[in-house]
Amino acid sequence: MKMSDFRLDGKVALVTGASYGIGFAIACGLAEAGAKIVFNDINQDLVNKGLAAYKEKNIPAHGYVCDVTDEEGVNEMVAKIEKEVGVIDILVNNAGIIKRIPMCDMTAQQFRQVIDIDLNGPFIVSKAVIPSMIKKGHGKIINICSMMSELGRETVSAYAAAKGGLKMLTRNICSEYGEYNIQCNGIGPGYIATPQTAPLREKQPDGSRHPFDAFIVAKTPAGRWLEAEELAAPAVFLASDASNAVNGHILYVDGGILAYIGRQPK
Ligand code: NAP
Ligand code: GCO
Repeated sequence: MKMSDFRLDGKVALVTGASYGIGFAIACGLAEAGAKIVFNDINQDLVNKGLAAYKEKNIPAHGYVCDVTDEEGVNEMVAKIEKEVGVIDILVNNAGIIKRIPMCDMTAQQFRQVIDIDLNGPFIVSKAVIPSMIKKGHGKIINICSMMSELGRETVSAYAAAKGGLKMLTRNICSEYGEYNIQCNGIGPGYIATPQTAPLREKQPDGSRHPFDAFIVAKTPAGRWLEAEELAAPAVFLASDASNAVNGHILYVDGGILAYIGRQPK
């Protein structure tokens, strides 16, 4: 083993939806390991916000406006990246949304929108980058899965269906393209303190913890919410040659949630 196997020097990494939050933290980790960072987001304001945040960290990132559900737009963006930055060596499918609505109150349109962004999006972006990865002789795809790739809970039926599907898309990309030296793995974050989960951590009017906040702290052996930055090193591992023999795996970075039956009643 060489520590240099963990380096990403000269590699081009596309992280979707990476203006802030988990995508941003992962992109910063990949940059620290030597990768050139490319990201997209859904509108120009978010891309500008991302560009400013990368600049503040001295990371020369390239930002594009692109909706991951728009197949034509994604293909155009990938062609532009190949011309302006280089062939994509590492793809992180991070862009995603959640809708917390009880299933029987959810419209089919709302359900479809979550599936479209969280599952069809990674399919569309992956198929746009795989042909050049095959030509180049290697590629790394990392899909950002979830606790909901394994567990259900009230109000997140569409999200759980999408993230469960994303776990299986991960295994299928591994099965179908492993022979071309492409590794496709997932990261399953636990509960991470980002704007996406802010409503679950809001203080109650009397100043006490949100009941869901207290629930997650009790359900996590680590006893806390995790930080987005804690996903960066696992992402560097899965993006690097150090993980060349790891394929179709979901690496849960969850502070132990999936291992734990839950706190016993006192
Ligand atoms: P987030 O708000 O989900 O960040 C995702 C980014 O993707 C946002 O910038 C978002 O833009 C963008 N986006 C949404 N739809 C898009 C589209 N169609 N095309 C391109 N970009 C789009 O926050 P996050 O918490 O950092 O989550 C990142 C990923 O991790 C998601 O896939 C999420 O499901 C997953 N995840 C999060 C947690 C957690 O605890 N936070 C845990 C496990 C997994 P907008 O701001 O306009 O929505
Ligand atoms: C929720 C949360 C989760 C997390 C994450 C867990 O409402 O339960 O938003 O789904 O964001 O995906 O891994």
